[in-house]
Amino acid sequence: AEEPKSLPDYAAWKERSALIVHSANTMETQRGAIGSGVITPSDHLFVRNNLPPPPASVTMDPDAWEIRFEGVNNPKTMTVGELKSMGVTTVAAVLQCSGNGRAFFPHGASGTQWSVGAAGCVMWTGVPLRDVIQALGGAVDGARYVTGTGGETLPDGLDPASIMVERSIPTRALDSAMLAWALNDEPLPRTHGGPLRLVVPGYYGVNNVKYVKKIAMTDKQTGAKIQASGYRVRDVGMKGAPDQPSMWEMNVKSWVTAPLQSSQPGRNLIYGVALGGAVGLEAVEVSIDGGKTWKTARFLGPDLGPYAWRPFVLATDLPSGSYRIVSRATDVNGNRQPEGRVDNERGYGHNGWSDHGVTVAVG
Ligand code: MSS
Repeated sequence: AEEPKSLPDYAAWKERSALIVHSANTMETQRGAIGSGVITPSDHLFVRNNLPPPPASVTMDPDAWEIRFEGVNNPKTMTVGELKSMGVTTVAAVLQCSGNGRAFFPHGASGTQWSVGAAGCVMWTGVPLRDVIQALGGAVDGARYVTGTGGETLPDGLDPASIMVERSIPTRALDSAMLAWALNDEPLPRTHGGPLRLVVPGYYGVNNVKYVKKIAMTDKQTGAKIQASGYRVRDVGMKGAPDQPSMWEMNVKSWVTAPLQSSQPGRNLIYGVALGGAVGLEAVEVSIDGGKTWKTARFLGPDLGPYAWRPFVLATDLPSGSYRIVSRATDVNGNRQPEGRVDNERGYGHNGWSDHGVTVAVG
C-alpha cells in the first residue's frame, strides 16, 4: 500500500484528517469532511498550486506587500496598508478548481484526480477592485480584460510565459472582483494567497490569483500559457488554444455529502451542498433511485448571497437495500445540472449529476 502523504510545510496548519493529499501542491477536502455548514473552515479548504508558493516571509508584514496597477489613467504601486484605507467589503464565495470532478471522466483526463473536494465556501474580506480602478482614474480606453499576476519567484532558465500564473478575465468580472487580505476573518494565509489575493466570486479557482503583485487593465488576454492554452475547454485529444472557451464563470452544481457508504434503515437525513456558480440557486432536488424520481430538498442555514453555496438536507425513509443517491441543482436563471458530462480533454467544469452520486448500503 502507498504511504499516506504528509502535508507540505506551507500547509502544515491544515487538518490532515479532513484532506486527501494528492501531492505537495494539491490537497482536496474529504467528501465526508465537507459537513453541513455554510462556511468551510480554513483548515479544511482545498489547496492547489501550479508553482511552489513564495517564501513564508511574504506574510510577515502583510501591509507592506506591494501591488502595481497598470492600464489605468494614473498607474501606481500601492501597499496592502493603503488598500485597507480605500474601502472594504466581505463576501461569501465558493472557491472551486476548474478540474473539480476530473476523476469522473472515463477518458482519464490528465491532471490532479479531484473528486468533489476541490471546492469550499469561504468569507473573503478586501476592497472591491472596481473602487481601486476608479480611484486610479479609471481604466484606459479599450480595456476589455483585468489581468492579474501572481507573486511567485519563477525558476531561472525557463520562459516566464510558460510557467507564470497570470490570468485575464473579462471586465464584467469587476461586478464581483476584489483584492482580499482576509479569509474567514483572519489574515489571509500564504497557503491561500496571502498577503493579497485577487478574488473573483463566481469564477473558477484559477482566476483567483494568489500573492497578486500586479493588476493591469488590458485590451488583450495575457499570452501566459496558463491563459493562452491552459484552462481551455476542448474535445478529448485536442490541444489548448486561445479560441476555445476559458474557465471563467462557474456552472450550477451540487453533490451529496452524507450518507456516503452505509446507513441504518429508517429515517435518514441526506445532506449535500449546492452552488449556482455565478448566480444564485433556485432549488435542489434529491433522488434515492438514481434519478428516476426526485424530491425537493430544503436549504439549510442562511443564504449568504449568490456566490455562496447552500447546504441542503432531505429527510427520507430508507428501508434496507442499496440506494443510488444523486442531487440536482437549478440556478435562478433556470439552468439545471445535466445528467451526463461534457467530455473534454482536461476534465474541466464537470457538473453532471449522475457521476457525482453515491451508492449507499442501508441495513
Ligand atoms: N495563484 C497563484 N499565484 N499561483 C497558483 O498556482 N493556482 C490557481 C489559483 N490561484 C494558483 C493561483 C488554481 S488553479 C486554483 S484552483 C486556486 O488558486 C486554488 O486556490 P487555493 O487557495 O484553494 O489553493 Mo484550479 O482552477
